[in-house]
Amino acid sequence: MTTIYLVATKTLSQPEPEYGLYGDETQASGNIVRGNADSSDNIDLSDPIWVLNFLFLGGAEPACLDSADSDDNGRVELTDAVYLLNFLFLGGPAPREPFPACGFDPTLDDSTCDSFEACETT
Ligand SMILES: [Ca+2]
Ligand SMILES: [Ca+2]
Repeated sequence: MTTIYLVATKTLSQPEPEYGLYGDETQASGNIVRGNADSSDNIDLSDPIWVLNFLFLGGAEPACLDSADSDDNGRVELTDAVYLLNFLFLGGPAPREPFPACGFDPTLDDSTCDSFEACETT
C-alpha cells in the first residue's frame, strides 16, 4: 500500500512596520496577512481547514475574519477555503492584499478583525 502525503507551506515574511500607514481610517481593518486564517507563522493546509471547521463543524470563529476572507469579498464562506486550496495545491491566484506580508486591508467591508497575532510586533 502506498501512502501519499501532500505538504504545502508558504513561509511569510515579516517586514519592518511601515509607520505612517497607520491612519485612523485603516485602524479598524487591522494589520493582517490575507489567507492566514489561523494567524499562525505561515499559510498552509491548516488555514482552509480552519475556515471549513468554523463554517461547517462549529469550530472557533477566526479572531480576524479579514484574514480568513481570502478573496476579499467581505464574507467568510466556502469559497474562501476553496480559494486557499486552489492557491496552495493547484497554482491558483494568491490571496488578495495584504499578502504575503503583513499589511492593512485596503477594502472597507463588513469583515472584522479583533486581533491578528502573527502581525503583532511586540
Ligand atoms: Ca496559517
Ligand atoms: Ca470571501
